[in-house]
Amino acid sequence: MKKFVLALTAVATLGLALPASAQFAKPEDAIKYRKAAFTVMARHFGTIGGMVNDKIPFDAKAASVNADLVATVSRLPFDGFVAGTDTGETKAKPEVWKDADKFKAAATKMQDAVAKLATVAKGGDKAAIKAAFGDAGGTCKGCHDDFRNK
Ligand code: ASC
Repeated sequence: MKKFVLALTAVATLGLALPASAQFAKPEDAIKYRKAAFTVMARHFGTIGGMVNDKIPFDAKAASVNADLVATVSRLPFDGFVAGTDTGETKAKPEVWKDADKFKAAATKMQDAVAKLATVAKGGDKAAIKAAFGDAGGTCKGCHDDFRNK
């Protein structure tokens, strides 16, 4: 039993230390994963956009909840851009892998911007949220322009 627990611990530790590629059984699983994360982000980011652009009623608490969700989920999709996932059901450009440092920088910029949006949203000031939303949206667009096919 003790040996079994030790073995299990070793496997669990190894699992955490494995590269992201080992976290997906198949390349298409990684593609599905990152797209799912972006879909969730877009849904919650879009709700904030609806509020600050007067498409739906502004609700400070809801804006904050949605911004927190965006910030949390923003940490997920980039693990899905593993080697060998440049083909298949993806709009990712080859530059994601060719200009990996630039892609990483663009990802970090977005993550920082949505983290700031989440902080600003806690304050409940609609104009400030609108400004932070615009800044964050700009980082989404910048990355799409450089790294995503239309
Ligand atoms: C969104 C969304 C994006 C960004 C981007 C901003 O609401 O889903 O990908 O904003 O369109 O330009």
